[in-house]
Amino acid sequence: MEFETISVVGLGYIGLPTAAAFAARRKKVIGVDVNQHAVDTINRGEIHIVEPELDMLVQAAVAQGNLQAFTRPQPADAFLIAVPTPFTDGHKPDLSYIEAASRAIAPVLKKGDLVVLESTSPVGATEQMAAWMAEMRPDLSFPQNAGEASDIRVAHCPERVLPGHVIRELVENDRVIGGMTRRCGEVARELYQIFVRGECILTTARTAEMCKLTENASRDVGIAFANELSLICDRLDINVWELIRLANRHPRVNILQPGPGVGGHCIAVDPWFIVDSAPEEARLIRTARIVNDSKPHWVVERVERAAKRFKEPVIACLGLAFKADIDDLRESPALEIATELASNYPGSVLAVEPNIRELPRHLADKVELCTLNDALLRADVIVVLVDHVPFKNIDPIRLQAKVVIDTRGMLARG
Ligand code: SAJ
Repeated sequence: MEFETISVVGLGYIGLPTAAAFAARRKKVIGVDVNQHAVDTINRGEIHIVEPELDMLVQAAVAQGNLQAFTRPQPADAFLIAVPTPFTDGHKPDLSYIEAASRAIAPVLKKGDLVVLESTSPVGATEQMAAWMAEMRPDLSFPQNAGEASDIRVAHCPERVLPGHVIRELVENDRVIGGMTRRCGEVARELYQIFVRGECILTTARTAEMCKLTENASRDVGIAFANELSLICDRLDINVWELIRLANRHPRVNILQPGPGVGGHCIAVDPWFIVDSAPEEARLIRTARIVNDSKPHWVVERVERAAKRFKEPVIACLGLAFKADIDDLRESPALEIATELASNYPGSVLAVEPNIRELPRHLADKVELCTLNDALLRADVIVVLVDHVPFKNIDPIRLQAKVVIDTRGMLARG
């Protein structure tokens, strides 16, 4: 199978690096996104998100004519769908972006094309995506009614890259490829082998869907254990960071790190897809979500207790992103904590977030975005919420007269 033109639908944190990776292998890549601003930015050779090394890759791809972005789908030999899969209020997966993307590409599909769903999805989503396309294109056959002989190949290949290390992990990580049929999987493997140096392992679409959810749920359960330990240690007056360091000296123990909660669009979301599919069985996975989701409120209570010492406390939140050295505020516990503090202490909350230039609209008139130096000069209470590199070199002398609540154990780890 020759893939001359590859289309990536959804040019966000996963789609754009993937598009750039194909373009770097001299494939003609058509990027598609409904966001006009993203499309215009990419076509200028620039990027609209923060991810190390991505800017250079996109600039080169656009300059060499290998990557072009559009707001509407164009014909291609392979389509990768990398759109968001959020959940609704009741923690139910929302597949509307996948539905919109698959219905949008359906009119440009031709016999022999491959469609790969990359978005993290509940079990059954790939079959559902194929059904949406089949509904739009009765003139073409799809795997669910034509099996190995289908006109269109459909597969699921979940992305597994770690934000902040996307460019390296995209190439090096193994990929799990779930074809709706064996042949669909084989064709999808040929596509990924264009730039993936890790192993591409074939399975069914349903197993691939569950595999991705399992990876993130496993991490969520591990972090919940660490977060629960941090609460227990606080009650028992034990330094949780030292405790974990010591326990991890055991050859078969590897405890993760507590924090202000779990954020990002992946780990805080994906386990709910498992809970939704098997609510009676997924007891531990649900509890882990509840433990991690309750941690930001616990942090707010700690800050409130500390602030009582001051008549008019000034509180500085160090970091708003969901983890270190990125600009992503999605599902960020740090942002949640800052928001709650801002409504409890109007006019007295500062935020230091070196990776963004302006605050999200809901915080703009409630919180003051300032420099680290400013925060260290003005605040009575310092709440470390993200372990961004610039925070690591804070001179302990500057913290002496302040109350420090360090949710990342960054200043206390020693
Ligand atoms: N966190 C802790 N303690 C830890 C590790 C993480 O509190 O010991 C917190 C982080 O601060 C952050 C959240 O968990 O708020 C998630 O961060 P992360 O670095 O663990 O993961 P993500 O969300 O950036 O990326 C994850 C990765 N999945 C796994 O490691 C199993 C990545 O490989 C996936 O591709 C990504 O989700 C995704 O897109 O699903």
